[in-house]
Amino acid sequence: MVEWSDSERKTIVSVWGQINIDEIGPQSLARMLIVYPWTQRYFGTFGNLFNAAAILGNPKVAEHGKTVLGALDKGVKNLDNIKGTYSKLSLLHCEKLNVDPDNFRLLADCLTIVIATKFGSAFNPEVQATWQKFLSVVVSALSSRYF
Ligand code: HNI
Repeated sequence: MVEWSDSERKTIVSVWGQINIDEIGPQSLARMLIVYPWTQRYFGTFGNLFNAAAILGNPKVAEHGKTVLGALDKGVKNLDNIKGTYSKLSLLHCEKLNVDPDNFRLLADCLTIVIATKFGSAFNPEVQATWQKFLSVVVSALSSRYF
């Protein structure tokens, strides 16, 4: 069971409150697909992922980026039961989508980089530490039904 201090809870809610899902979601997913091109293999139905420009301009990538980031809202609102919150989603990625769970961390890292770029100096080391703790717990929850 993960423990959250009051200050960590505040930081997570504050960072999340400043994130525009429609902007940060597409940018994070696109970044993962560009930086780690092997992750493209799961998105065969998304059409043109030929190069960075194609990925950044692909409407299916943008739409799915919003879906993925939108799913983090549940985690922020259920900090004391993140594992349970993502249990079904974990099973879906494992059994149906066959996504290698190592990829969860890659997407989480891309999201952190996108946020850091956007927030600038406000995303100081302390904020980053708390934010990454939150994402690590989500990543671990998403991996929890892989056996
Ligand atoms: Ni993921 C579908 C959430 C990481 C590949 N994914 C979803 C859906 C949600 C979601 C929500 C929609 C489910 C549904 O239709 O019921 N995915 C998340 C979250 C993370 C994540 C919260 C990590 C933070 N997914 C990843 C990663 C990959 C991935 C890292 C592959 C590299 N996801 C998929 C694919 C689908 C998907 C593929 C189905 C897409 C489609 O529409 O065909």
